[in-house]
Amino acid sequence: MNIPSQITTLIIGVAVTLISLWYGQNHGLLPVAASEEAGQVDGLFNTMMTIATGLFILIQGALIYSLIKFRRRKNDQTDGPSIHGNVPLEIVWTAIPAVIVMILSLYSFEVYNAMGGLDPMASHDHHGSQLAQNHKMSTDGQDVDKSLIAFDPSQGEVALGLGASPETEGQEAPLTVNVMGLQYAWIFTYPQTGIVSGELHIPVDEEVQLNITATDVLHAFWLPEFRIKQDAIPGRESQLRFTPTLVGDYPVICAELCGSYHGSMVTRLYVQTPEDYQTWVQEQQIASADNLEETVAVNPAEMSDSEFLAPYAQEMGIDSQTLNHLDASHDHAAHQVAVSQ
Ligand SMILES: [Cu+2]
Repeated sequence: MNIPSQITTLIIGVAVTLISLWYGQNHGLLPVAASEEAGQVDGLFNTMMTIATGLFILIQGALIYSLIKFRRRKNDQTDGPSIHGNVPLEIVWTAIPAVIVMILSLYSFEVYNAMGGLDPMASHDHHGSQLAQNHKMSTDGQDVDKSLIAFDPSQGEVALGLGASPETEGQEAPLTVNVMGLQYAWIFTYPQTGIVSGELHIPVDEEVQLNITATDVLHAFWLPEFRIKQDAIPGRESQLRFTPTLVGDYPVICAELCGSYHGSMVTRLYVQTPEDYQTWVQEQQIASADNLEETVAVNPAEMSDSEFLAPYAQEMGIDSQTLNHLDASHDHAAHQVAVSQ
């Protein structure tokens, strides 16, 4: 018997479908979903996982079955049957993947649209953006750097990131935070309150708009629990709009290899209850009023390797002599990249 009977085929088909559907929902590969948008991304990911699981079982199953069923028996020196293609089979194994890919592209397009990916910066207040503000400051002198003007659709610039979802199209998000990536830290500026922080604090269940840029080289702003990631590009602004749904603290990760200490470019995102968030805002405002100097973050790009590492040397088991042997090559490299932008 070369072909399994119809009953066997049916049972295998049902079993593979059930296993795939179960595993597609229970793969445990994703961290907690902490934003409204995360559910849609997970739906797409789980669908792809379901299809991939089914294909994996079918292909590996056929492979293992054939290994055993069609193995060479003792003293069998004959050739296998000579097979020259099979047109119906080729049509089937081309058509099925084509349909799967089509469905997945339509589905992912829908998710992207629902997350605001098709029209980022639509409600962008051009003059309120951080690059526009920097630009205004720098135009007091004569050295006007055209590249520092923020997103300008009239110049044919492409908007980057995730904008308002179709439901909130044309509305400003209640909270805006400017995100600056630099070697090797994230700096968050709150234009509405004047807060500058190395951590991102946002209230739960309220849409937030991040305007993201970088000072030196390419970075990528990644929030795994929120299923969003966006490049931070020197001289250009990109946007991420999302609504956090779970109180907690989450990692903010740089997902673009940006230099020697790329791995340490990690901070926290705190999603807080509205009351806790207000308390934090007040604390920050008092702190910055007390001593403006101390709230300004140190720019690691301006430090030598040994200066940057000194506070961590103890933990890493490195003595100060070893530290001093580090040359300043990473500073040169960073500088060159920044200049060539
Ligand atoms: Cu980085």
